[in-house]
Amino acid sequence: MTAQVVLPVADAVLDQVAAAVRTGLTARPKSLPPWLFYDEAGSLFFEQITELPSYYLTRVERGILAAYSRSILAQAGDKRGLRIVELGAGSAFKTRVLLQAAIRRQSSVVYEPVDVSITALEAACQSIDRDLPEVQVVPRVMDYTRELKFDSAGASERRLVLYIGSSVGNFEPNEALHLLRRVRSRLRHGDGLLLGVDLAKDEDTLLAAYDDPERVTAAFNLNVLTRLNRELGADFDLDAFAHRVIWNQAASRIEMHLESQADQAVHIPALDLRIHLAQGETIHTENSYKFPRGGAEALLSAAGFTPVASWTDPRHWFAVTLGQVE
Ligand code: AVI
Repeated sequence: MTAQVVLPVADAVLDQVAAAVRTGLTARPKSLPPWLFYDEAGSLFFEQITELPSYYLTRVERGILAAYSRSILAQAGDKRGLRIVELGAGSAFKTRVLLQAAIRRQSSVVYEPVDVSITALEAACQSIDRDLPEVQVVPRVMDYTRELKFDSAGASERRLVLYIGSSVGNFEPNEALHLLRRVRSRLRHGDGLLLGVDLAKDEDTLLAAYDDPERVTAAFNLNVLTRLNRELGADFDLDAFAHRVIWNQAASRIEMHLESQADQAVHIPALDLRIHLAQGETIHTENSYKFPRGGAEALLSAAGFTPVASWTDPRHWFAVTLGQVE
């Protein structure tokens, strides 16, 4: 059973896009924030990425959740009911194993998926309604990086917030800490946060995950320019940019860039802005931080949670770690 999805004000989103693009493209080096990827087409590209053979993250995390869902839920809650909140839920595909385990444990469960993409939330609601009718879905169209409100929980309920999929890795370390502290401030004693992080590993595996031979990640990266052309009237020529991926060992992060293939000027009428790009100059579009083992525990502790357990795969490629509010 699903509550109604509330549409955000489109003008407010457009203002945020305009402000972010002006800041990023007038800075040196040029950059764009990764949240711009997720328009309707970008969200679909991302769904395709999660199924690519080289993009191991989703598959490995799903394997961890499938293998350990019972033990995760046992650690997260006592015999009282758990409400499951998911930040950046997307299609909620990975979450199903946890929801199924929760139904086995407590016969029904409330699931609050939070996402900025209405399309992704609608798809998630429909498929969960169809396949898991015991789950009461309470969707929230919300940008959790700007606002964070949860439905009120009963006194006897515990909330388990899922922040999985390595999404925390797309924030700068100080922003990630700030975000988790904010989540912590909304929770009560006994509530938990389940954090999924990608772990540092050999460079070839990391590069392949973000530079697939199918070129889906390239299309995902370039789609941000299509979005600026459509929403701000810009005249980016997509053929004049190339998808570039770098492993920045010192910072322990994968970087995605769009590299200008020529000296060129781009006009963005909605911002009354003309920018110049030299051949080889890049627009930095995303960082994806890779954690050392124990890094998630350190982050959770710094944010005010007590790390209680962590689960990983046999190669230690990915970790899912539970922090609790004492
Ligand atoms: C959403 N996020 C965790 C993805 C990642 O791996 O950093 C976004 C992505 N970028 C390129 N491929 C996937």
